[in-house]
Amino acid sequence: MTVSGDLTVVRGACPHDGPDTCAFLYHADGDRLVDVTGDPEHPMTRGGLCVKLKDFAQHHYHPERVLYPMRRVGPKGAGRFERISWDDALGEIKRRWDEIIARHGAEAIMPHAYLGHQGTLNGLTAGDAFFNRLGASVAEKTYCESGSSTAWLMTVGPTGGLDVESLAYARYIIVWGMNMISTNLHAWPFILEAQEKGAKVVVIDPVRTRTAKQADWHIRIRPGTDAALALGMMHVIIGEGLVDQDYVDRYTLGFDELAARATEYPPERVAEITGVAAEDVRRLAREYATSQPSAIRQGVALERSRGGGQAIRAITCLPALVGAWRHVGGGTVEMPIWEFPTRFDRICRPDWIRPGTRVINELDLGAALTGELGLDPPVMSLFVYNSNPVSQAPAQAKIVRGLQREDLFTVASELFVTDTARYADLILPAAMQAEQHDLMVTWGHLYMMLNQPAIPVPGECVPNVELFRRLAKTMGFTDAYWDMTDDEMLLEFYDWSAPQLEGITLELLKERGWARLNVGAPGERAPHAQGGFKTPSGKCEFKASMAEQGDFVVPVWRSMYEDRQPGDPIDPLPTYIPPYESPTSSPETARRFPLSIVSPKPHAFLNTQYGNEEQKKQRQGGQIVFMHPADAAAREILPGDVVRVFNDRGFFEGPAELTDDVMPGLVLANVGHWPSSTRSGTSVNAISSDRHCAMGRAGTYCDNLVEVTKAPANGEAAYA
Ligand SMILES: Nc1nc2c(c(=O)[nH]1)N[C@H]1C(S)=C(S)[C@@H](COP(=O)(O)OP(=O)(O)OC[C@H]3O[C@@H](n4cnc5c(=O)[nH]c(N)nc54)[C@H](O)[C@@H]3O)O[C@H]1N2
Ligand SMILES: Nc1nc2c(c(=O)[nH]1)N[C@H]1C(S)=C(S)[C@@H](COP(=O)(O)OP(=O)(O)OC[C@H]3O[C@@H](n4cnc5c(=O)[nH]c(N)nc54)[C@H](O)[C@@H]3O)O[C@H]1N2
Ligand SMILES: [Mo]
Repeated sequence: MTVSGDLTVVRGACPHDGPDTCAFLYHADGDRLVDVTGDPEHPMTRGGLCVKLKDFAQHHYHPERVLYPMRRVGPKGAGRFERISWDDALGEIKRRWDEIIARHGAEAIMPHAYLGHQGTLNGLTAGDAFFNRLGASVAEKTYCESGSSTAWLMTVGPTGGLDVESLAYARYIIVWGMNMISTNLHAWPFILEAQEKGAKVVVIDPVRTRTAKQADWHIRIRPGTDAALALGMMHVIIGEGLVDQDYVDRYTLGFDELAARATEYPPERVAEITGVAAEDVRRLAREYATSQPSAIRQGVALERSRGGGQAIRAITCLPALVGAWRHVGGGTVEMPIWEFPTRFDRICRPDWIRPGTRVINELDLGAALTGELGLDPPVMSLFVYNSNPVSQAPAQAKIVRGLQREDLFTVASELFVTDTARYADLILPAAMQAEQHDLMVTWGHLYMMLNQPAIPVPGECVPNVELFRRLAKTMGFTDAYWDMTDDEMLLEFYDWSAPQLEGITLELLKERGWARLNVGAPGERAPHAQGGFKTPSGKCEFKASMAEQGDFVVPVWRSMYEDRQPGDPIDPLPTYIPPYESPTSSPETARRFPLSIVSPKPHAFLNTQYGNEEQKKQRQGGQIVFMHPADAAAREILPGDVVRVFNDRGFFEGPAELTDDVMPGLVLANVGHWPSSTRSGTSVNAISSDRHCAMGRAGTYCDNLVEVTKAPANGEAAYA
């Protein structure tokens, strides 16, 4: 903490689920937060914050913030609540849970959480120890990065891979399935730096995004077909002798099998599958192989269709094939969290999970609540924190139906009365970032980031970590875990003697806010120049030995719970698995619903966060339906017409915007809009299927077919 003028300056870090995890400077006037700025000294933050964080200080004072515990007074979903005390709220939770446990067993209680907050204490795993101790069902949280993490671990092991900062040293950069300027803005300057030095920047995306517009080459691809493109590149690279055979011989496993697989993907076949011209497949392969160092930044969007995991396997094999890992700036990056010595076992306490406890995947929420999964015992209580499933999970109508169940006891810990919290019986008030203490988990760079409180919490808000301490005491748990202070937890939750943390202490972080892991400087780091992959063989496994166990979810996403049924079989070699829904793979469905839809991230919201704030809504626009002029003309849709996007699962509505930024046959509608703020009372996940990807049980948000028509004149509310 320093004092500059009349203001106190406290170091913090961005709480959000995104790869940038910026270093903050909180500027406080006494107890009042007046500004939040980016730390100019942090090598990625560079003094700038993104659109979403522009008025982060005011966000803390939003008039609609939940400040006190509240009990529902109207029907479920009506959004009417009255203030109650913490004692009353905790007392009611204990009474209801005791009843449910006596009658159905503790597995009838289901936690539901994702990454509303990204801290070690308050984030993804904040409630895991509590619910494990309680004996609740284990939540499998595969909202995001699960398919890609399974694929990454099978191929190269838990390595951070290419440092995003090292992109500045690359000569050829592929941004694959990522809209970086919206979603990973602070990585973009490193690409610009490379581009200024002559690097070629390629974006592979079905949509001409903000990012694609800045690229040297935009390759349009049909959603869910990236594996075919990567295999086609291999076909050319191997066929034309562009392989780094020495690297392959020393540091990879299964080259002969991979080469045989690649023969199945000649560029002409790839063109048919992907829509990318055969000549472009060849050109991309040649340029990628011969312009070293070549780098690939993988986006999360790659995983969002049936074959997403295998696409990421294929893409992750490419750098080893051409020896890109030899160089600083070469290789590929999924996310670097694997470099951090976090002791998730100590955080989640899987040792408290009773053997045989069931696992419920969070993307099956609607199916779990409505009885479709046939669960015994049924889910009788849902505890939601750090997540907004009504908007963000697939099969929206089913979730809403489930949440309307009168016999379901729902508790939500929230900052705002979201479209999920509206259905809760109790809402508990959560703290915001300037009010709490945490060491952030980061998935886009290699810095430890500490957030320190700059102001007191308003009303009766509590950080998640304190919420679970209170719940533990309420339920009568006396373990030492619940008496640890925040600092004691942070000391326990990291291996501070790990080589990556040499010289880094909690004291140092309190003073400086952040510190780079000891993993080599961006201008020197080439983590796999000499192999050293973290797979069972120590090699880059083209043929994955871990595929023998079948599909699996990386334990971090399931409370570190390893006890599981054998997974579905997985092809040990990268392969193209067609989407569940596309004009070619499901022609029957496509007769009624001929258009593919993607639902990527909003520029001005962070998932649904800020989606209730006027300024951000204006910046983002409404639930716009972007479509190609030819598709619109065929349906007599004019620019600005309110249209309905639908399939058998549901519908949503919004104004049409006609643009050839989207390819013919494709619709784009951003995720993140609050259903309650749209004309139909629904948002894009109304049409999403709750099928899982073939790897890591990830969501298939970009693997859906729809039809679009002009909306009926009198809008009807879908879930009235
Ligand atoms: N502004 C903003 N930033 C965010 C977020 C946010 O909500 N708002 N959310 C954060 C989170 S949680 C995440 S996971 C990341 C995700 O960030 P990204 O990885 O960038 O993911 P998306 O924005 O969903 O999609 C990126 C692009 O992938 C394209 N795409 C869709 N399907 C396919 C496909 O099959 N193949 C290919 N090649 N491209 C495809 C879409 O058209 C889109 O342009 O962003 C983080 N950053
Ligand atoms: N169609 C479609 N659906 C998608 C995606 C897509 O691309 N398309 N992307 C998927 C991806 S990548 C992701 S990551 C998920 C994101 O799904 P979610 O994590 O559910 O998304 P958020 O909207 O960020 O919801 C987080 C909620 O937590 C609350 N919150 C924030 N901080 C705190 C806190 O400290 N304590 C408590 N108790 N609550 C807090 C916020 O107010 C917010 O309501 O969505 C997935 N859904
Ligand atoms: Mo995400």
